[in-house]
Order: sequence, then C-alpha cells, then structure tokens
Amino acid sequence: RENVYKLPQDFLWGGAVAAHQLEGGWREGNKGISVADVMTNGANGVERKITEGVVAGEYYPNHDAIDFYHQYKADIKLFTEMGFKCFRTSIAWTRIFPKGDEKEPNEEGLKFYDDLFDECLKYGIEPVITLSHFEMPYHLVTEYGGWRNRKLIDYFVNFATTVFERYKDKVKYWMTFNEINNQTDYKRGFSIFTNSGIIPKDGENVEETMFQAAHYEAIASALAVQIGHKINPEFKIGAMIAMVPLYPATSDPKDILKAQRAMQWRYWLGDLQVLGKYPEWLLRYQAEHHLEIDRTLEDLDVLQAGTVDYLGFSYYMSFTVSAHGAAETVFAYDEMEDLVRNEYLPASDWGWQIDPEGLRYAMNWMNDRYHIPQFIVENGLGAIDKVEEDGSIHDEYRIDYLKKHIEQMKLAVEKDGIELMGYTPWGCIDLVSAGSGQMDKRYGFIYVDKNDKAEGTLKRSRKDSFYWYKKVIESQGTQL
Ligand code: P53
Repeated sequence: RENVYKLPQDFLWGGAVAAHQLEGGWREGNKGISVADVMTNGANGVERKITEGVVAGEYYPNHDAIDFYHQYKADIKLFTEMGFKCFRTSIAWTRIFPKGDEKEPNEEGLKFYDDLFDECLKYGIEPVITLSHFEMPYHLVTEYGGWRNRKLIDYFVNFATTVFERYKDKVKYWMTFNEINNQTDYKRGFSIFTNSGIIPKDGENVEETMFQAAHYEAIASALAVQIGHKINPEFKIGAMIAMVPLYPATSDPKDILKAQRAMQWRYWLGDLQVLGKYPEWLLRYQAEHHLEIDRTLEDLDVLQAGTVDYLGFSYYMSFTVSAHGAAETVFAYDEMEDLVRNEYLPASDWGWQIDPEGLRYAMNWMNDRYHIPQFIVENGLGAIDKVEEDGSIHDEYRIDYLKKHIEQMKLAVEKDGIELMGYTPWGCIDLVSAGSGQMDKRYGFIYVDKNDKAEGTLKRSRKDSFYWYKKVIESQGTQL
C-alpha cells in the first residue's frame, strides 16, 4: 500500500445526509410513502410516533424536510465551495419503486437521481450512495410485515440491481443498509421500525423477529454485493454499522466480560457482512433460546460469497456498561438496563457522550477484527444554533467536536496504520433528525432557516464551521 501512515491524496472529504431527511417532495415524481413518512416529530427526549399510515392533523417533518428535492443545485454549489470530494446520500427506495414490490421502476425517480449525480460529478464530487437508509416503502410493511418476510430479499435485490445498472458509470461507492446493527437494540420500537419495517405484534417474540429480519437483510446485502460486482467490477460496496464502543465501567472482571459481550452483541452484523459468517456464540445463543430462524445452508453460502469491500460506519459517542445493574452477567446485553454514565466524558444536549479518543479506539477494534478498509461516513454534533443579528452563526462547539475527532482519526491512520477511505460528517446541511424528528437539532455547516414548528424561509446560510471545514479540506487535514 502506498502512502501508508498518512491520509491518501485521494482521501474522500465530504459530507453525509439521507434522502428522507432532506429531500422533502414526498409525493412528487410518483414517489411512494416510506416508513419515514409515517413518523411524526418528537422532541429532545420524546420519541417520535409511528402512525398507522399518514393521519390528517399530525405533523410529519420528513414530508417537506428542507426541500432539497427542488433546491439541490444551489446546495451542491455550497458543498463545492467547501471543497467536497464526495457527497454521501441515499436513494429513496420509494422514488424508484413507490410500493416496493413492482417489477418495473418509476422513471421519474430514476431521472431525479441521474440529475443529482450529474450535478455532483460536474464539480468533481463523487456520490457515495446508501441503498436503504431508514426509508423502505411503507407498503412492504403493511402488505408483507416488513423484513419478517423472505420476499423482501427479492424486492431489495430488484431495487439494488435497477440502480446499479442505471448509475454504473456515475456512482462507484455504495453501502447496502444504513446502521444495520441498530436493531440489535430490538426493544426500542424506533430501531426495529426504521431498520426493518417491523411493528411488534402482541405476544410476538421480537428478539426472534429481529434475528430473522437481520438475517434476511444480510442475505440481501450479500446478493447485492455479488450482483454489483458483476455489473461493474470497479464498484466498492460497503457495510454500514453504527459504531458505539462499549467500555467496562470498572476493572472488575465481571464488567470487562460484560463489555466484551456487549461488543459482540452489538457488532455481529459486522461479522455477517465482513467475515461472511455467524459467530459461534450467536448460533449457540439462538439454539439455547429456542429461537427459530429460517436460515438455509444456501443462505450461508450466499453470506460467504458476498462479503463487503469496506466497512462504513457512523461514530458519535461511546457507551459504558456495568454488570452491577439490574441484569446479571449473562451473555445478553440489554441497552435499556446495562448502560451507565461515563464520568470522564461530557455529553451533548441530547445526552450523547462526547468521546474523540473512542473513535481511535473503535477504528483499532474494527481493524483488529476485520482487516479491511474503513470509511467514516457519519460523525458530528447535534446542537441548537443561534443566529446573530447580522446573520452569522458562531458554532465553535461544533468546530471543537469535529476538530478533536479528526485529530483522533489522523492518529488512527498515521500512528496505527489503519486504511481509511474518507470522512463525511453527518448532516453537512441542517436536516430533519432521525431520532427526534427535530430541525433544531442541527449538525450542519450550512444553516437552514426552518424550526421544529415548520416555520422559516428555508434560506441557507454559512456557519463559522463552514469556513473552518473548507480550510480543513484545503489543507488535507493539517489546519485544524
Ligand atoms: P439523530 C442513534 C444512534 C446513533 C446514530 O442521529 C443514529 C441513531 C438514530 O437516531 O442515527 C444516525 O438524527 C443515522 C442518521 C441520523 C444520525 O445518526 O437522531 O444514520 O440518519 O440522522 C444522527 O440526531
């Protein structure tokens, strides 16, 4: 490998978003209804509601979002001004297959992404594309029960094949499922719905359902990887994992073991996609708990044959676990019960513990385990921004957060020798929060004039971090 121990010349600096969080235009161009279209706004500490279809009188922030659907040209110009080398977004599945189970794609949706990618390429910006980012067709939920159903594999593969074929000369970097491992925290309705379109039924063993859904998704991902490589051998197709390292609360061996098992619990979907196989502990766990999973021998071959080219991941925070809480030290790890505060770390206003060194730790942990290139496809600080009288926005807290994380990212590359493809901070332009549905939880370098009550002109303006990030890219990360 050339350029080892420094950021490569072609390092992909950029920014990341997802279709449903910024496009709006929820009924335009024949778009169908997605799972994001039936989620209301929440607030800090208040979960979003998942309604039965779109209900009159409720507010659904993703419907209009920041109107990127109509304003993308001007927004991409702003990304260009910052010097972006890449732009990570997703293709809204419902623009291409409005219901999800059609045979033929919707041409208007395909055309929209042709234009969007052309606009990026015009400025030398590489599109980095997630296939499924919390926005699967809602019809697949109501008709098929979401990813409980093996049929979803075919529908996803049809979608993936369609867009691989269509954009094979425009897009080289792909990811299959966004934060596929969120659902290991299956007790949280949000995760299992946004990942897999699952609304638990009364009396359902949701843990079993989660294992089934995740299995089908891993198969769908592995098939997509194989098909993608046939369509264009140059494609780089990655997994996308929410990386939140879990630390032991103390040096008590019980805590150490708990933290180790918590890491295994949270990252086995990485094993499926990167190593192409189930870890032994998980097979044993499923057998012991009499979980019945539809998993054929052929499936296991597919997994093995469809391992990913790189590991994309998001990194925002770390967690700390204790074996001294409600649950005894067992194999299972329960995110609702086992987490404790880490007294060494500050937290954001939303309680996300800020831990730059955890990024370096996490990158090393993944490298030791997987030995494949990494791509930081999300990182950032959600915060309330204040617009001054003169229109300026002094977001030094955001600059401070990103600067410290980039420092650790560089150490992981320069001192630890990790191969890193790029860095795309989350929400490079303000958008709708996935977790809370808020606009006022902002991540952007670019401010968008719209608030939690849907008021505002949608006008875009540059925050202090905009000028700062431009300099970071220009100096290849040396001027922080
Ligand atoms: P929001 C939880 C934990 C870590 C990342 O999140 C998460 C979540 C889900 O809330 O999601 C990712 O908007 C996700 C993005 C999301 C971003 O992180 O809740 O891939 O869609 O917007 C930030 O502040």
